[in-house]
Amino acid sequence: MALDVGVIGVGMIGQEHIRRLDGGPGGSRVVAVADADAERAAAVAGQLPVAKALPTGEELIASDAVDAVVVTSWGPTHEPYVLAAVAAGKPVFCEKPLATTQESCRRIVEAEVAAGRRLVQVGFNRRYDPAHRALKQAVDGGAIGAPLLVHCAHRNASVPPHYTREMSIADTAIHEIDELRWLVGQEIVAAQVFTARKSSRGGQLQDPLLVLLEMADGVLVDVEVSVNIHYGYEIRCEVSGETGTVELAEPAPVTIRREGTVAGLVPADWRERFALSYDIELREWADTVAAARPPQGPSAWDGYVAQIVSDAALRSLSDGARVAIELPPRPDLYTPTATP
Ligand code: ISE
Repeated sequence: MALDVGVIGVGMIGQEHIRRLDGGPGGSRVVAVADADAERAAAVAGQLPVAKALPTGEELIASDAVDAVVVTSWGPTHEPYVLAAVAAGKPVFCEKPLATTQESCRRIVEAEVAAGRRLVQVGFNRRYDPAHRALKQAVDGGAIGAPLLVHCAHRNASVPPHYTREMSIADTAIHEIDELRWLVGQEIVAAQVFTARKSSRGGQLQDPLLVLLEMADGVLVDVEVSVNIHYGYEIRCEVSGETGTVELAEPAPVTIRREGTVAGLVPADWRERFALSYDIELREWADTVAAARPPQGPSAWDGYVAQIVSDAALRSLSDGARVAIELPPRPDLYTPTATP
């Protein structure tokens, strides 16, 4: 069945998602775009077969031509767009973070609960990465016995000039926050952030960081966050269990042995490393909402919980203390079903 999508925010990630959704395998096409930069919106629409540039995100959401909405605008604008889509009864895929404060996320959860059905999906793409899915399958299938410890590393070669100290947690480590809840199937009950000797390449940033997360069943997680690692983009995760360990394999398709060295290519950035996960994520979302089924991926509740944990870690980043986390009761709308 065809799905006519409107995209709000046509910067880098917006354009990547448009490429995936326009003429996609599920019969989706992009029929409208909007952006704070009207010229950019017009330029993007001009390259698409049927898309119109609309003056505002609100008009795009209200348009009869639009069946479903993708929000890839700047984080602080997510809340009003997602709330408007929920009010219009339209499915909405919102890039992470769902919103930039806990209160905004809570308002989105409340609006969706009041609407009585799931409309929102959050772009935590790790859950769609084949390697991460294989990792979860091994853990869930008992390949290593009960998980006890998890070691993660989230490394960016560099970050753009607008990247702030807080973004190491709220924009970068937030991926691990969601991934670990999904991977271990437990909530995070405490967070503590340790600051290492500062990289000379990081300017004013506190880089790197070590984030310790405690899961409800006692599993302990350490996450290295390095955002100026220079050599490339790398995501590591190793789970240590009672009878073995399982870890993400190297993403390089080949290993080259020459002149006394063994080498494999490291992806340059997240677009390259996670291209396939974005393909799968958008395809599954479009197929599901085109079939008039509720989205099955990360929910508004997942976006809200990730924000609560991120805020706790940010508090620890400022004073170094361990911050205990208590979640509000989960509304019935978000009781887990058989999700990917
Ligand atoms: C970016 O927004 C992402 O989502 C990437 O996956 C992450 O590695 C990067 O640090 C973020 O800025």
